[in-house]
Amino acid sequence: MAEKEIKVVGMHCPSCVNAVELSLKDVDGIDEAKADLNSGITKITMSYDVSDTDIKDAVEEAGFKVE
Ligand SMILES: [Cu+2]
Repeated sequence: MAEKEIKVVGMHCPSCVNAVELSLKDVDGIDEAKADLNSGITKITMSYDVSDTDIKDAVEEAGFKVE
């Protein structure tokens, strides 16, 4: 079990938060993702260490960026 914290930029409303969380949870190895709308801080819980590239790709796929 591993945890990672990233900062997502570009979220404006709860559905943005939802899109980021769903896209992250879709990645193999990611069990849980919790994004904070105001700070952009997103906590990711993984069953194994997922690469930063895979995490970044998932966030970008949802239409946002990792700072
Ligand atoms: Cu939104």
